[in-house]
Amino acid sequence: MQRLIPTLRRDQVAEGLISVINTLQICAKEISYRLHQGELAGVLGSTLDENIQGETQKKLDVLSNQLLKDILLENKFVRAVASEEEEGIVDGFADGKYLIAFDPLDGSSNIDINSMVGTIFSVLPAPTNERSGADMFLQPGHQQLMAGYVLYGPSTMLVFTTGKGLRVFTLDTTVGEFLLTDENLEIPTDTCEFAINMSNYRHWQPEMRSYIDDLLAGETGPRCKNFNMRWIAAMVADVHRVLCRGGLFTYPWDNRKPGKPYKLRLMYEGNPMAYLVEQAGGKAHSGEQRIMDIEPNDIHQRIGVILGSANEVDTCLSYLQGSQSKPSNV
Ligand code: AFP
Repeated sequence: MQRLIPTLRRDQVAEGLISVINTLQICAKEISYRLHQGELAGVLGSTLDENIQGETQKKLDVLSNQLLKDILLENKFVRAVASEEEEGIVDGFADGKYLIAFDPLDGSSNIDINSMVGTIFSVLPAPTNERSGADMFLQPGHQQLMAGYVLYGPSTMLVFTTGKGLRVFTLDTTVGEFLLTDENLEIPTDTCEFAINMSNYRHWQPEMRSYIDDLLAGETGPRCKNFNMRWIAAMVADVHRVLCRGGLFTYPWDNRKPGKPYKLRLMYEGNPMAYLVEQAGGKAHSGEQRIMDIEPNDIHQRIGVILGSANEVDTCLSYLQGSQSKPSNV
């Protein structure tokens, strides 16, 4: 099986991006090791601190963030990093070519129940103009040069794109190398599976409730087929399932927190996952527009997310956009 760096060279990926992904995979191995040690590593549980999002930080959130920040900022190609766990950006090399936005440990509320978590990353070009600080990161997702995630599950997998389809690597712990295990992951255009946190049902827009109602009505309803539901509560794991076997993943608008209708973050969840899903032949929409067309206004901006099998995303949007000519049998 092919190793990571030779594959990237074969794909004629820029040396700087190869250096960045090589740095990321070093972090991935360390985080994977700590996670698979679990309680034995003494890093489970929560700290007494909260992050910028007001969320209680898990010990591994802090450790993963520190690890990624430290090692990425030693890479001469890195101009700056932005992290879910950091209020502001952290500068790297003034002449660095890339900006890295990352969620160091997505789904961290799963850590203490030994469930799947992941690291999500997005690579943007460092601006050549005078822009500095967080403004450098405020680029639409279609500017991304590379995006991917590390999924820490029964095996540790590195999934990423540089715009030439999706490559999947699996960590061979016997040799400590990521080996190519899928040359080109593609999403089926139709699906019978959806992922949503159903406990928020009463807080959704009526159009989203109507879309979900029709999924639940199954073969006796307007969709004329039965649907299955999965919710791992770690975007990285739910999206990995969608990439592997199709599906629709959504975290839509809801009215639980007045003025704060969205949960998922654009820069280090929505954009990287949207890039991957589109490269795999799927669609990624906020409910209002294509995610990768959104002009960001803040590095921690939150958005709605509807992504996955292209035809199912279109059907969901047809409900939301009121043109819900109820599908006969899509
Ligand atoms: P945590 O990192 O705080 O566990 O949140 C994970 C996440 O941002 C995303 O990965 C999940 O899809 C989503 O939140 C789960 O949210 P709910 O817990 O509200 O279902």
